Amino acid sequence: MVDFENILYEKADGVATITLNRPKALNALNTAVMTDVRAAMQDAEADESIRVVVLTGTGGKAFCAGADIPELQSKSPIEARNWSMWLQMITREMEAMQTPIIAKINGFCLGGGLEVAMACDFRIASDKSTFGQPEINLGVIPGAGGTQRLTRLVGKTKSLEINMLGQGALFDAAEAARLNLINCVVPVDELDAKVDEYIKKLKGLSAATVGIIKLAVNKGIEMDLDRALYYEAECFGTAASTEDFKEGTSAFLEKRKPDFKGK
Ligand code: DAK
Repeated sequence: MVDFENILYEKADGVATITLNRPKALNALNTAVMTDVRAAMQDAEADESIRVVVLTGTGGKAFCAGADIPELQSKSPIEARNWSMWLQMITREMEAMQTPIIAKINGFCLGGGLEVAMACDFRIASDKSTFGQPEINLGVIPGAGGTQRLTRLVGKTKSLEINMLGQGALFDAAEAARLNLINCVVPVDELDAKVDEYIKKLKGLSAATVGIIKLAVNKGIEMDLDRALYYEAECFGTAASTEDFKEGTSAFLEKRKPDFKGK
């Protein structure tokens, strides 16, 4: 097990849990935190026993209140651009991982925190969560995909409102669910159980095919439809060449539960 200074990292029963651990700063993301998050993601991806990554925040008040404002303020223009590109690279790596990532959102999910959550595959939130891109109130803009992924997820009209009005357009988890920004909202004391439900479902599937679907969606969304459909056909071919495809189809025909191996 790897030890980190700025996150808690646990692996158990096929699940790697990464917990942002700066409760005094509402888990704000600085370089040290994101360096640890990246290393933990890489460790989880390299570990074949890990079927799901859960990303969450400690302290009960925030998933993450955004980029660390003191660090943000200290950047020169070139440093800010480079920092933005580095954070974007990490979110791209998360989207390219075969392992599914669930953001377990338990409180403020703002700015860079929402940007990182949007790079996850599932977002499950408690009803005590608040969402938004308040960067504009600091005279800056989202730098880790907030103007781009949010638009892809909720559409241009709402993305412009959320990004341009900042603090004036924060919204709750029920609204986030209505906007399709999150998968579901549950009372805070049911959050763990709901995340466990998703984990259980994912663990019952082929890890190989789950990873192929993740790439088909994440890569395909950036292509025009003809290319995307061709890419889907290629992904289909890859899925059809797995042992799990043989197992899944055989299990159906033999009227039994499949025993997927992720191969
Ligand atoms: N950074 C650092 N510290 C933060 C923080 C943040 N984002 N948010 C909160 N804190 C700290 C507070 O300063 C306070 O510290 P102390 O004063 O106790 O030392 C502590 O957390 C508790 O916060 P509050 O006392 O303010 O708690 P409240 O319940 O009253 O308010 C709040 C909670 C979440 C509404 C409020 O803290 C707040 O508005 N926070 C700032 C939210 C925000 O503006 N977030 C966006 C940050 S900018 C880029 C990449 C990404 C981005 C930009 C560029 N590139 C790489 C270039 C993204 C930018 C952002 O995310």
